[in-house]
Amino acid sequence: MKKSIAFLLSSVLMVVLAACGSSSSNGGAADNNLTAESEIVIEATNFKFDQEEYRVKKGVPVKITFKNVEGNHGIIIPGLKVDLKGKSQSKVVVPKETGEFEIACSIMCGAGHSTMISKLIVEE
Ligand SMILES: [Cu+2]
Repeated sequence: MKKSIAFLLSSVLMVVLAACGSSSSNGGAADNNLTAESEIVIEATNFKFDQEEYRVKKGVPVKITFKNVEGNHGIIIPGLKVDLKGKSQSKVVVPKETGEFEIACSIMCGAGHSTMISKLIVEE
């Protein structure tokens, strides 16, 4: 019984990792040669991000900075091809569509991992 659960979990993890791998290629939504006109900072602790929502403007280059304040975490925002981790890392993106994008922890950090979800809201 225990073995099959472990197998199931590892297959789920493989699928998640595969999805992350394919979303990290640059598909036009992100470009690191851009000059940011605004910035948001997302700070991670055990086990949450410092805000439930982060707001940015559509079409405005925004520098997304991720910081590990406590523990070891990462962020993925699949909708914007953002994948940051480490002590402090940032990326400039230009959100092309309005809407809500999920920010999730990308590192299996412990018991509270699955609750580490915030929203990036792109406004007109
Ligand atoms: Cu995590």
